[in-house]
Amino acid sequence: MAPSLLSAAAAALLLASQAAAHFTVQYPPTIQPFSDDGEDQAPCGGYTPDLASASTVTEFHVGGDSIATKSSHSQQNWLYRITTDNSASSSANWTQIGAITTQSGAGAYCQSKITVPDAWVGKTAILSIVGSAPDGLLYQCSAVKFVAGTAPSTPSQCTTANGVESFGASDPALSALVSNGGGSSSSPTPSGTPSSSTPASSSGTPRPSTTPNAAAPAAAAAGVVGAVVFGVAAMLV
Ligand SMILES: [Cu+2]
Repeated sequence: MAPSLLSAAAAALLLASQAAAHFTVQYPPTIQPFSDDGEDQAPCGGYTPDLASASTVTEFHVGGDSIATKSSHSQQNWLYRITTDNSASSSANWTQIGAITTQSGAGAYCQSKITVPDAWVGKTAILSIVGSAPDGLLYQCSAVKFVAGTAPSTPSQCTTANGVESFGASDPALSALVSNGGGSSSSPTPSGTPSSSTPASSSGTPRPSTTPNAAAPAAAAAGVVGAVVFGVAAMLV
């Protein structure tokens, strides 16, 4: 009896520890300490940010830099967005950076080649990292200053756990949080597995008669034969 009670208690503890910390940000450091209870509150997970008083402002290279997270969910989607709005107010104009991606597998995940338009160089901004998880949208914020060039090295916090994979995703709940969302073609491909965004990008352009349909060439050939037969018959008349 005692052992089963013990294991039940252990299981409950395990569940509790898994429920805690939907996701945390490993890099760049967040503006305020992590609050599990507040993480579902936009825009930063339970607080109003203030760039002016942020104690840590991390340089972020527009030519490619890292965003590292650690998730307890077995699957979720990621959106990274930036604004110069000092308090990330509800009217803030958010710009998406990188592509919306699915992380499959729990644990550490890092994209090391996130790029930002050159026009942002010199600006201090809020980087908001939004996770679309089975338990809803979750938010964290970091303060960054955009600098030119590519990050000279990858921060030690930028790791991806064994078994974690990523691929391009479409997530309307996340796209609705940015003004330039919805499959911008300038988004870089995530550094993980080749993404499924290739078919999506080709869907915009209507493909004329070159559809890879096995029946089409045969039908065309039959048409040519028919026309030739008809032509010969016409000449004979
Ligand atoms: Cu969660």
